[in-house]
Amino acid sequence: MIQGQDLNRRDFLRISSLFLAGSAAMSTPIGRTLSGGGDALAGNGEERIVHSFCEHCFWRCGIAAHVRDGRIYKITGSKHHPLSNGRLCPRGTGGVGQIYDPDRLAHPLIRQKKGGRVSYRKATWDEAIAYTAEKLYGIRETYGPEAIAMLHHGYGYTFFKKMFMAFGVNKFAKPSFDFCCGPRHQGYLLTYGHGAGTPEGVDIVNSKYILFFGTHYGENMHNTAVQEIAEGIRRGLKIVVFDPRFSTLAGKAEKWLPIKPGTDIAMMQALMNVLITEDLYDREFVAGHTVGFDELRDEVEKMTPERAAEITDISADDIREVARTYARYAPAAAVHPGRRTQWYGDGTQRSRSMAILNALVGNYKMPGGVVKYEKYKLPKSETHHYPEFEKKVWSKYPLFVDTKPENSIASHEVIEQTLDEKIKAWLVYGVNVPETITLGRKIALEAINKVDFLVAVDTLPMEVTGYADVVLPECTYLERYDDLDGGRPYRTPFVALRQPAVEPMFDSKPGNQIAKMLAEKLGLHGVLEEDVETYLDRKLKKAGSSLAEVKKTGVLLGKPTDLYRKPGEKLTFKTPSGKIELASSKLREAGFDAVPRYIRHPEPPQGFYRMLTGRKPMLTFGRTANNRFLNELPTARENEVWVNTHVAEKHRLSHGEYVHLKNQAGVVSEYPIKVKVTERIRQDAVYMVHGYGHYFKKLKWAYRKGASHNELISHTEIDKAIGAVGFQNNFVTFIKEA
Ligand SMILES: Nc1nc2c(c(=O)[nH]1)N[C@H]1C(S)=C(S)[C@@H](COP(=O)(O)OP(=O)(O)OC[C@H]3O[C@@H](n4cnc5c(=O)[nH]c(N)nc54)[C@H](O)[C@@H]3O)O[C@H]1N2
Ligand SMILES: Nc1nc2c(c(=O)[nH]1)N[C@H]1C(S)=C(S)[C@@H](COP(=O)(O)OP(=O)(O)OC[C@H]3O[C@@H](n4cnc5c(=O)[nH]c(N)nc54)[C@H](O)[C@@H]3O)O[C@H]1N2
Ligand code: SF4
Ligand SMILES: [Mo]
Repeated sequence: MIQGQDLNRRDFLRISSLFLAGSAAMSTPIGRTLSGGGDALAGNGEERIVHSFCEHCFWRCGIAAHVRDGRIYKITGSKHHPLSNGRLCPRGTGGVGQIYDPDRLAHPLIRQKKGGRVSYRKATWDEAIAYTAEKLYGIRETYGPEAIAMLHHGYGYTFFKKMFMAFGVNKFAKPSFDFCCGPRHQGYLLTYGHGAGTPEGVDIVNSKYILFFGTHYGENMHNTAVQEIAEGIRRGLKIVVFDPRFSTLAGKAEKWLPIKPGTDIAMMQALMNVLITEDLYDREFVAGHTVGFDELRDEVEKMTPERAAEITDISADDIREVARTYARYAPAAAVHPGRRTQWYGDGTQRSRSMAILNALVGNYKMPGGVVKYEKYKLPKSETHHYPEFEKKVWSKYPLFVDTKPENSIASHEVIEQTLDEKIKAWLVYGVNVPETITLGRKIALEAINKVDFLVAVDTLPMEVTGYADVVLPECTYLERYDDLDGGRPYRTPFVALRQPAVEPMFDSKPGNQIAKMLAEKLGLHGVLEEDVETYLDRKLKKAGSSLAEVKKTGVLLGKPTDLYRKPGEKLTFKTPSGKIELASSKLREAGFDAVPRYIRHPEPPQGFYRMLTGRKPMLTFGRTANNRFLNELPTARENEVWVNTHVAEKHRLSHGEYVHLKNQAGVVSEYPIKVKVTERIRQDAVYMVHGYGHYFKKLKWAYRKGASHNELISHTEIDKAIGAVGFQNNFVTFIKEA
């Protein structure tokens, strides 16, 4: 049981160690070499390299897995993959710690009640699949397909999506939308008619001046972007970082501006104000390619640098200087869209402000400005038409506007609909619900307690698995095929292959097989019938290659994107007006401000500090928290709370001591956190990295290391346009250890 939680119905169960890898390893050969094929080697000392892609975050860089004697001993960056260029971020090299994690889930598990005692029992795959299918079928028959939802994150989900589409289920949600990059995606769509991109469409290497609002590369380790920034700086790129905290990136910047948290829109309005009043914007571009300029001008007219200085704590001189320098370097200057953009519930408007600052200086498709990458054009090869599937957006938010079936509702709405008893079953693929559905742990657990049936597909005994009715152990990304990574635009368009370097260990299975077994049991015909190799080969043959060919390098490369605008080129945008919308017609129609407006956010109560969060180079929350290979360094083992020197004095805190944090609603962190006393953060905020403070003992490495950020969220602000959830209006104070 979790302290302080009354979970009568769905008690948090301790999975017996007998069902985890540590003991299974005794009886199961570790990392058997793949059988078949000319390169299968078993125990004869020969080596091979398998090219695939990483799953330690969502950038999906190309990897080279080095295998010797049937074991992966090293992972390096693929030379062939355009997102790696032969290099990886520290997390990418750490896959060895994931596949050989002794705490891995080794067998399917079913929750059972015997003589009043609830526990997990080891099940065969047949039993676990039959039970899951029976439950899902029953729930669909009784309540309809809308009573089933899939929460997903990570690249193996696509097969489960197909399985559900054939089953008529169309409620799919990913926390990486409403708790992460939804606002910038929709903000860019509303402004430019296309998203901001992953990798983001900024020509970093050729840029002379880039503004970053919070985006903290160097801690956020997106491999290619970090490489591009380093290369850009080598070529003379200057950067400005607006961040309440002196981030790693601030250390590389020409200017660090410790902005008051929550005031970015005011800052960006002031920058626009200077560009417009001093006539520094690109008049010709704005006249030819944008709509809504007058409305924008009227809105930002009031935000003089002097007024913004009062709001943001950045001097009017600095604001003017940044705006002028930005205009001077334009069009080889840009504002980076960042990634996690749901901060205060006004993320769509904040992201739109960034998009507008780019548009004003006419940097679209210009060297060093905003660029639009192209996708590899993979011919369609789908044979199945999903007769049961009705494409539908379930979200109640008017501008949720995602047309992709895999994102039809915000993940927090799945929680709400579960609490309202509209949703009765969840399939959770790679989402650690108690720690990532950021409505606070309490609400996530209430929903977990309410849902009738929960099946978790995971690799590790993460918190979410302790509440599941069925746990299906997926093998790691190093032991399986997934669908092709072919949908993403980049400088060099590519299709990448995920392929197994070794066979699945223990009794774990790839997602593609699990979904196939479920589809069979559910009697779904014509979907997931071929084996995965046939499926991939068929897709790749359509593209003029083959699985055998692509297995060699792990990628198919397309013709480099023609990045830059030709003189006189006609630009078209998929917005209602066909132009860049400085004033958004869709926002106006839906009853929102057409141009971004600054809204004041609440101030910390006396003695409390705004709780900010971010990333660490060696950790991607649940994906790597238990990874011994990555977290060996003492600095990576736990998170710290950054406290300004003056604040530390006021609360008599010393560097290195452990405290508990208490938020404005009285929630106290279950575990203590180490204090980092530093000048590198403003006095009104503290900072802690998300992804620590795991409470499941079976995560032997991660258990009790640092404090959970999620646990301290008691207040959220919904972005009413798109349903993203801001959680930076939470404030904490310190409780010293007795
Ligand atoms: N190593 C590593 N890399 C990762 C991840 C990881 O876990 N580990 N996770 C990946 C994921 S999922 C994401 S979404 C991205 C997130 O990475 P980013 O999008 O770069 O960062 P955020 O988490 O949004 O922002 C954190 C920074 O914003 C600053 N900040 C906080 N409030 C404000 C404010 O009001 N104004 C301004 N200007 N700055 C503010 C914080 O001090 C901090 O430096 O990172 C990705 N990359
Ligand atoms: N409090 C708080 N909440 C946040 C954030 C925050 O900063 N603070 N950040 C938000 C952001 S930006 C994001 S993107 C989301 C991320 O949210 P999640 O994606 O839920 O994050 P993780 O904790 O990485 O959970 C990943 C889960 O996937 C499992 N997993 C890893 N590899 C595999 C695999 O190969 N197969 C399967 N089936 N499972 C696998 C892990 O064991 C873990 O249970 O969280 C959001 N929530
Ligand atoms: S940025 Fe790092 S963790 Fe993310 S995919 Fe690339 S190598 Fe893996
Ligand atoms: Mo994210």
